[in-house]
Amino acid sequence: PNEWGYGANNGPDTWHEKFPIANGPRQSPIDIVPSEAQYDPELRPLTLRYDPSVSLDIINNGHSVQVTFADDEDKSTLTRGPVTGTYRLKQFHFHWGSSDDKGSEHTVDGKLYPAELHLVHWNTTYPNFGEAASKSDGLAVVGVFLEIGNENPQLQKVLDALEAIKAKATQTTFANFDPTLLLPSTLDYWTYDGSLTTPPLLESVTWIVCKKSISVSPAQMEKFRGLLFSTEEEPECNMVDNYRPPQPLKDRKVRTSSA
Ligand code: BO1
Ligand code: ZN
Repeated sequence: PNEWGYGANNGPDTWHEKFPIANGPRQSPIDIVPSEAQYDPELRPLTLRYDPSVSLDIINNGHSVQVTFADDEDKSTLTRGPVTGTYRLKQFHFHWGSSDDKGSEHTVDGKLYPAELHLVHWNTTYPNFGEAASKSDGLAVVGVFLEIGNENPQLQKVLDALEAIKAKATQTTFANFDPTLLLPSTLDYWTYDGSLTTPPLLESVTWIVCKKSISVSPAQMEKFRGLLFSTEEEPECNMVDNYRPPQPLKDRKVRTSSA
């Protein structure tokens, strides 16, 4: 039983075998073509209110590095933007490349960024993340591109934790982290109806992709690339190129909050 991954034999091109929704009508990521996006004056500004007291731990799950949050109360929430109601933060994680010319999942006019941050929220209309994940309006994920530039001091706390969780299935505590620190200075966005970008690829995500990127230095990118897909028992295999490429847009429109 060969688990899904990003290798030649278990990568994105094979996911449809066990997860046929991989070829469904609203898959993610996509290539965003700004000139085709429809300005929608009904789209409200996004409100992200994050409380550092609910950050719990940082985990190498064998696919990415993920920071998880206590989500039993409305302490860290996404409201407004393209959605109605309240969505609670569950986790954030990253996707990145083996070199700086690739790594993001979404692309903009075909341009790939070296990494992409995903802040994953669930609709509190439903009882928990697991229930929400199968509903068409169950999840809202904020995507933020990382672009090579100056060292980003806000990323350093995450990067410094990585040496403790090099191998798959390792974790360490990550208390009092405020994900607000990772957001770009403005929250103008593109939005469309999509899916999880990894199995089970459920078509339950309102995607909110920030137009403005955050910076990352070349040395900081190397820290992500030092993580491993492999467990402590297995031959070392660096965690790189953990991204799904863009999927067909099909019968969808991308909308934008700013002209
Ligand atoms: S993503 O943001 O579209 N890349 C994405 C992809 C997969 C998940 C979340 C976000 N998966 C789910 C798992 C659940 C897990 C949950 C929260 O993440 O299917 O089992 O509980 O970490
Ligand atoms: Zn993701």
